[in-house]
Amino acid sequence: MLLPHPVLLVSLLCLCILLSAAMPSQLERSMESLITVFHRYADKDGDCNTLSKKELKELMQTELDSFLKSQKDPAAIDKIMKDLDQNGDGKVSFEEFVSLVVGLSIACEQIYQLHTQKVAAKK
Ligand SMILES: [Ca+2]
Ligand SMILES: [Ca+2]
Repeated sequence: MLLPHPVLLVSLLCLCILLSAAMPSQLERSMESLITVFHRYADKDGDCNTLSKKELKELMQTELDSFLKSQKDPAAIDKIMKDLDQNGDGKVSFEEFVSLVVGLSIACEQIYQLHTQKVAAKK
């Protein structure tokens, strides 16, 4: 059996999600939101596939404001940019951007776990 190329498979999956029935699941909607938010900022300059530092800054200030404010360091954006830019091209691709979201989600989930453990201990 001939299997489609993995990249094609992913694109097909994305297309299915974007075009899927009127009731996408919660997770599908979250995936779609990630793509939409990324492109809302990445499309501002000529290169719509990556976030420049300016675009990343705008995204963080608008979409992750409380996280950014919790970073007391004024150079936080530069550090985040450096951390995210795995291939060192000075821009943040969607893949690199997702690692930020995943990292923050894991951190939030750990806080959530600690919180539920505390609530459970009080009972
Ligand atoms: Ca861009
Ligand atoms: Ca990069």
